[in-house]
Amino acid sequence: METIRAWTVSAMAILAVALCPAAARAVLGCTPDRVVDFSPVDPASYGHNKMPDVVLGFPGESSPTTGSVEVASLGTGGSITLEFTRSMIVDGPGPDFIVFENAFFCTVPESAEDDYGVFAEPMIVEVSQDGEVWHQFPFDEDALDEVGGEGCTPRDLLKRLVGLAGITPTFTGDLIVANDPMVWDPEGVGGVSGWGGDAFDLADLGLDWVRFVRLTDSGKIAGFTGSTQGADLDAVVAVNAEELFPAGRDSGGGGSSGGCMMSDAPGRPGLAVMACLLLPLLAGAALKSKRQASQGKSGSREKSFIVNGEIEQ
Ligand SMILES: [Ca+2]
Ligand SMILES: [Ca+2]
Repeated sequence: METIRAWTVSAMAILAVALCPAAARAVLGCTPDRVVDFSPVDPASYGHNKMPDVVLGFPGESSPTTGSVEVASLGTGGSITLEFTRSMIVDGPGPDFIVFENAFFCTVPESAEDDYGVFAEPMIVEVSQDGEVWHQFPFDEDALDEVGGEGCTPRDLLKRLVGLAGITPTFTGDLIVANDPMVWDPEGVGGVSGWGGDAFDLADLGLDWVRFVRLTDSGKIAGFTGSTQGADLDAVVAVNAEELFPAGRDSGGGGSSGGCMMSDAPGRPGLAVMACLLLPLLAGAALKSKRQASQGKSGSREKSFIVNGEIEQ
């Protein structure tokens, strides 16, 4: 049995390499590599025991009406800074990266005309090339002033909060597709595309590339108080990324590869792209099964996923 499992893992890995187009393989450089700074504010403590891995991979599992629990709570006014060390986010077509907080629908709209609310905890988003000079995505401060309480933020206010993260529901959907909050996606859940999240375009700031993303809770108490107080970061995923030269980046030149996931496949991903993303996960599950068998463990609810190109348990 062990031999069969080992063969299965190897076969899946070979299949993944054989089937994956370059754009899909580049997924390995599409999440941050490290946390540069984590400055939560008391009493937030949720997820801190899982730092930094909990914020470095892809979004955790969730549904349209339940947020991911694979998050770290920032607390009111808390912040976190993430760095891409092996790749950089580049200004490609459309949005270039997506921030996943664990916002969820209080009620899921069935049409663009339906009213709805989102349990949203806004974050201010800044980016940097060197970790010293920061550029903040603009947002409507008057709209942010209207956020507050433990209830749900209504649709009309949500649309005025564009430019902040933690606004759009995030859930385990098809794959990562940058959602436009102003456009109803008939194929998405509640009109939201892909896994949801809040997408940002470097072109809005006139930047060609960045390596750092800083997220700061807005300072408004807009959700539960206590250990999960403040915005809760799930993941940051680049849509357009470029691998760095092995020696690191010191000029305007880029490395290999282009889009992270969707830039070469606008709209819904093709089967090859889906296979690329699923095969490593299946290989990870098989590897996990093999490890559990060898360790005499079973029934663990721990999740296998790809973090920075490596299968994590
Ligand atoms: Ca762009
Ligand atoms: Ca929270």
